[in-house]
Amino acid sequence: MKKIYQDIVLAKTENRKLLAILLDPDQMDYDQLHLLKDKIKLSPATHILVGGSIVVSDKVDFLIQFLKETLVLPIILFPGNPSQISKYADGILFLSLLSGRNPDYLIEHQVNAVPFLRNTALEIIPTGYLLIDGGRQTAVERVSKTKPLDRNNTEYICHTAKAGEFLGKKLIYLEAGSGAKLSVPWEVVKAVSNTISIPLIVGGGIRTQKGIQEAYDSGADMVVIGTAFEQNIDFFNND
Ligand code: 1GP
Repeated sequence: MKKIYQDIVLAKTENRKLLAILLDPDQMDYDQLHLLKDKIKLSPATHILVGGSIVVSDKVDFLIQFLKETLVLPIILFPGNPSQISKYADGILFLSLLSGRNPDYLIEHQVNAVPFLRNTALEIIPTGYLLIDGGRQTAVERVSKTKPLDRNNTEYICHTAKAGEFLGKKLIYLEAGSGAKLSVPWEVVKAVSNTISIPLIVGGGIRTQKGIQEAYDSGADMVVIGTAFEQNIDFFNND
């Protein structure tokens, strides 16, 4: 029970860094799933996240079932809204967009997700989600209709992350947005990591191995890679 979260906490304690590959069901080439699975197996990924700000594909269940059959990694939902919930995953980042002031993404979607979640065995991981300005408007900003936090206002970002911890969130996710021009500044990652005591996820705009390492060195416990792997399936083999 609560195995995914316990493992994340244990990894933090042991300073064992985690890597999640984000798969967006709308961006997948479903004819190439076996190749994708092979590449994931060859990668250093420790977790798979499935989701996106807008997912219109009806293949979420199919994709997750395929991944479950062929991979041993935990599959965690990263949903933009309740329609993306699949009972076949292992867990769900139960996100609350703490950087924004849109009640739909603070509580409304979460309430609407309950009827689905009650009929699943998904491990629910309360996650404070902070969108940080990544140099261009991203899908999260468009869909959630919220402004990202000023990337230079480290103090306010730290206060927001700490408020998430005080509210009982189990993880903080610092997000520059998928395909961001700029990742979350390393000083911000460092400052947040020093402010909170719960595990820290960092993603958005990280496209190089060096970037992944810098995020770890700054205090990220888990790094999320979406676009870089989506655009180059050999990203982890030859960067
Ligand atoms: C998006 O943080 C993830 O939610 C990953 O971002 O697609 O830019 O890697 P990228």
